[in-house]
Amino acid sequence: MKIESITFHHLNMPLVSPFETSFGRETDRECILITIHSDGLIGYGECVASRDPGYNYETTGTALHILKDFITPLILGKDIKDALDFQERVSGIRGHHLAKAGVEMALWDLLGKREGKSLREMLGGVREKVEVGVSIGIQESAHSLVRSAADYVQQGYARVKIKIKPGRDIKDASAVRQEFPNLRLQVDANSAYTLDDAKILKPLDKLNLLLIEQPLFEDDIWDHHKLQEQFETPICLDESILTPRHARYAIEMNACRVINIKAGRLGGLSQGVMVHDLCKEVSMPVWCGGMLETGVGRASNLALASLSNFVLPGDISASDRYYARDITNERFVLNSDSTIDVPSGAGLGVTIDEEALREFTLAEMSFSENS
Ligand code: OSB
Ligand code: MG
Repeated sequence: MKIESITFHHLNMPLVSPFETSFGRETDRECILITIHSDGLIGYGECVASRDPGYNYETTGTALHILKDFITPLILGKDIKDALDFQERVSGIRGHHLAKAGVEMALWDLLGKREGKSLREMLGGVREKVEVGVSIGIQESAHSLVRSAADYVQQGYARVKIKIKPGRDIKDASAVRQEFPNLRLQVDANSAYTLDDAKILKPLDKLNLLLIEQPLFEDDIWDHHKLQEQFETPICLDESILTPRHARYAIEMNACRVINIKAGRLGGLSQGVMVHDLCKEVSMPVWCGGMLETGVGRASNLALASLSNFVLPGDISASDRYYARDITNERFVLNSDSTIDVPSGAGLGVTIDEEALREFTLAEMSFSENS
């Protein structure tokens, strides 16, 4: 596919409710929509970097810099065969996975549109709908958290994840567990603890949780091993797994029993599939994480989560959990069995609401072959 032009829309979208994690509180979400033109077709990709470097070191600012000044010159006017060809071309750029993954997504969308295949088919997905849950941010009190969880359970979500941080952990998780004794429940600390906090976290082990996500630092794969030894509940790694190599380290070190796969964090869907395959070989369950995506990234997550070893529900909620207005014409809705349908159209299977896109655009930059 000859890359004729690339456009970046720096977006800011209001969330329906603030989202608070151990690293901060967001009331709007920034991201970057990537549009690539090739041979009369248009491919879309979402770069899931956010305004602040809280989840990882990338931001919409660093991603725009890498996208414009380093990735664009490597692919503009070039004939890119597929995702792996793209990965090869950008392999000289260290890190910056969120930036790379956004472009890879747009290439998959183009590839699918050219071949008349859905992303699910191209990735080898085996399901037409995927089990999903909801990720609830830190609330004002344990009481308001329980109310929020009750609201989502009422809407049909059969799995709930709550965010925790020091001082807002055991009491919050216990309150939700007490109200919903049989709910599939899990917690996510986003790296807020150290190994010395194992004692503080230990009561979580009695709450029958599906998993404890990323309690320790991103670069602490070994300490996660030490923590997992002390816990019955599976430890799940998110931030620590940046490459298929890291997944292998975690498996070999028994640092976790579950891995959260995010194509963005791993640098692209192709890398997400590799981590999926590695985990499948050793019977380690995986699930699809989320980054509060727009309809574009949500379509991508649904396709990825349709692969066979995504056996735990994903952080892929319905569009209305995030945005009153989205940039896609398609909105994703929750089915009564806590699933969401995987798009079946060519590529990502979504179209852009140009008016909504204009409404949320902070800045727009275009690069084409002859300029
Ligand atoms: O750690 O899983 C995370 C959102 C932004 C950054 C990191 C995380 C999250 C979520 C939200 O938990 C998941 C979703 O998109 O619903
Ligand atoms: Mg997480």
